Amino acid sequence: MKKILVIGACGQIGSELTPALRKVYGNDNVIASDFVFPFKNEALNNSGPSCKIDATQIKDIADCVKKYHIDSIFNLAAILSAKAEANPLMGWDIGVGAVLNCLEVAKEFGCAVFTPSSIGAFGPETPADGTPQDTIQRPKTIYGITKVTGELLSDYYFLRYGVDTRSLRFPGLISNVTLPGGGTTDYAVEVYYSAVKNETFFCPLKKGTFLDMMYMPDAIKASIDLMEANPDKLIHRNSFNVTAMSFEPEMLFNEIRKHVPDLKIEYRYDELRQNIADSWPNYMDDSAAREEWNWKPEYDLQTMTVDMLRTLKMRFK
Ligand code: AKB
Repeated sequence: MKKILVIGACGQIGSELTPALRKVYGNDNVIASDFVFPFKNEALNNSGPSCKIDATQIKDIADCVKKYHIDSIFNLAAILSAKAEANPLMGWDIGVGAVLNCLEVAKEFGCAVFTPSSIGAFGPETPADGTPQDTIQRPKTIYGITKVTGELLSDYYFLRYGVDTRSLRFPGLISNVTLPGGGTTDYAVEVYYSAVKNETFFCPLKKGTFLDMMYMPDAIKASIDLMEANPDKLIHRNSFNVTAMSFEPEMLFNEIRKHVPDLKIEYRYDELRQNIADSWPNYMDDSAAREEWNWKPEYDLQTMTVDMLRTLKMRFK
């Protein structure tokens, strides 16, 4: 049985990945940690062991790994793209500091490490349509720079020290549980909340801005499946392109209008987010993930929209 440590358990991915891991591996085998402790999320506090970890402090990670005999670390600590631009040093300290600390601890204690990368690891020189698995990566955001650095460090620790590192280049993640906060793709989550609350949504991106996206249940499944994948089949490790759909704002709004016909949208474009989005792929080629560990998303724009609206309507009724 695995003994797993989740760092950043209360964040957008962690608040759904942690319960999913507890369901698969047992509550007592998944230790939830975050910077703020005890967590505001009562369910996470109460459903299994939990502790405070500041991912920039290697001792916090090492102490927990020793105490619970951890063999796998899910390192989810990060500051998203737009927020990191407001404080690049903090973006670097958390984005790279956490990866390096996890890798060092993993080397010493023999752990596997999962760290999400992102479409943000690409830049304007990258082919935007059908972005290949292996291609030019010259991101222009601090977030992207931390993601490329994390990918390279993770490969380095695998090649040099045999640490079992694995990673996914996530697209924009859409969840009905926890709001992202500070990302470029956040609009695709926030519009669903505006739709069910009957509020006007101010769209920060221009019509025609295509980006890869994924519904959170697929992201959770991808993370667990990759960590369970047979290592002999993995040609790549850090990091796999994965996507479930690609759309631009009008496609998303029209899909929501099938269920909420009076959805009100105003375009109020945000220069920072638009520039970042313009530098990211329109859609990635994720055939390496499909071939090497059978990646296959379950949700598309239609099925995700039905599920998002159904869940949020129940919560806000
Ligand atoms: C962001 O927009 O910063 C993130 C991402 C795509 O990595 N959602």
